[in-house]
Amino acid sequence: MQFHYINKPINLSRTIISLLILILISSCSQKEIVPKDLNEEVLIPIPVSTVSTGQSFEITKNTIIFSDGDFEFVDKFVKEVKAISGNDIQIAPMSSNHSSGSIYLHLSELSNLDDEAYEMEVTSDYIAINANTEQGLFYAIQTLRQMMPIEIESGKQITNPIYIASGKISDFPRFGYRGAMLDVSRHFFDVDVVKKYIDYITSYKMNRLHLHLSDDQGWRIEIKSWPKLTKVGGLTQVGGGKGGFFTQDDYKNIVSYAQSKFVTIVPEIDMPGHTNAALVAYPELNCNKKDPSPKAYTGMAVGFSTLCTRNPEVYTFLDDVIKELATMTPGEYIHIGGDESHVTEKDDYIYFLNKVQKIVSKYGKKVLGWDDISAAKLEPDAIVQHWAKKENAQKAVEQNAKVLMTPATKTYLDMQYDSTTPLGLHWAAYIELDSAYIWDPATMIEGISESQIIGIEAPLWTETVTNLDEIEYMAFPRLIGHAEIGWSPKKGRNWDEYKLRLAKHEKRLTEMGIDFYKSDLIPRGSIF
Ligand code: TNX
Repeated sequence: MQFHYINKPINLSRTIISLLILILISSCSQKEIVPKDLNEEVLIPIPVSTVSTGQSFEITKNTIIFSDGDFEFVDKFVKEVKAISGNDIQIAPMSSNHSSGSIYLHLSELSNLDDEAYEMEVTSDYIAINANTEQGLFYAIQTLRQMMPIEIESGKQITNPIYIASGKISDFPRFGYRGAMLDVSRHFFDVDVVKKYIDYITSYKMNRLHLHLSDDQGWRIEIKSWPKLTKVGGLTQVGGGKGGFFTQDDYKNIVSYAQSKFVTIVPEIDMPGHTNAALVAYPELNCNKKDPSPKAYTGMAVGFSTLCTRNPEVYTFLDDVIKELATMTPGEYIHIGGDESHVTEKDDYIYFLNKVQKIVSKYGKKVLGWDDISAAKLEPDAIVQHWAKKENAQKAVEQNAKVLMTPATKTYLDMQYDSTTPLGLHWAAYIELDSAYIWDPATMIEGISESQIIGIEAPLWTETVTNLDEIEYMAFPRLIGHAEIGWSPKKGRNWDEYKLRLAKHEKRLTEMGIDFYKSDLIPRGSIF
């Protein structure tokens, strides 16, 4: 007893220390919730709906991703998280054993979700993503990436914890066709550049890449039954460089890479004009009396070449080309060009288009063509790509065809931003960032409304564009505005809000290593 009393003061201080330790332990185990506002996140394209709950989810080394499937893009995301945070987060099959602090990727069968739609709920305890398709999950991950620190783009290590803003996102696209086009004919770009472009467009939820594979300056796709197309016609480009071409294996490689990112490749063989490279390789397909034996062309003019539309051999040739191309192309469209055939007589042009459309249908594909093709009788499921004359697009819808919107004055990425832009052309317009963004596909052409439009595409013609840096400079940031026009609802989209979002997003573009155009219209300074 005595002993007890003697020690009493010591016991008291021990009790106090123990209490302090207890308080400390309990405050540590009760996770501190860092406030974050989902509405402050810089998301492009802007989701259909976001509701912030003001808290956040922390991605830690204990985070597990429970997934309804084994998805390549999830593995890639996990690698990216590891690169920046050092956290080796685990992926596990979906199970009923929920563990606190996890991410759930559900392939659901929710009747309210479109194929490309997703829903995401972020709480301080979990992130739950629902989509009916793998593609929907892929888009959710693209959104989640934009909610991550920008270093996710470069893989640079960070020391701060990763907090994801809490709330609910519900998202789906406005249009099914959200595309970009790359002209690999005027200048050739190899498989790696094309893949990089696919990476870029898919970060913004685009799902089509149209490849302009042939033109006067170069034929870029190997056709085994007509080998000189690439062996002769592939070896030139604008300015006289060595050109190049995709072997069929290269092309298949691009197609499957694109598929892994839910992109459909839309291959274009431009005809009957824009065919000088093919005519150099096979002069028997030519019957232009003014230019009986065409030479390789390295200039930038258009509208001077034509296939000999009344020569039956031309259709044997095209049957072979389209057959080989259709076999390598899982996507539904073959693009037949059809633009600027200025040296083809009108009757011959129509005769030609009727025959070519039938060949495309015979190989199970749908016809896509520049709006000039509406001069002909269109196949029932043909799509017309509006670029120049609104009358052409109107003629197409009169024939019940649907329209792909690519007005040159708004979407052409080869147009200069202003008169000082070192690259590009300006025959359609100078297109600053505001002009590229302030338009709407459904109100652009009288008589053509939303239901007649399959979507939008941003073409990059490359007469003046020679490498990836230059591609980036002309495409960014206009391209991501087009991605938003294709995905996000028309209501609520406005330039004054978008330019502030873009101002913040520029940091991410820099981190992505993109050499983009820094427009004076975008506010920059400490708050951005
Ligand atoms: C028009 S748009 C073209 C292309 C050129 C482009 C340059 C279209 C269908 N034809 O052949 O490359 O202008 O801006």
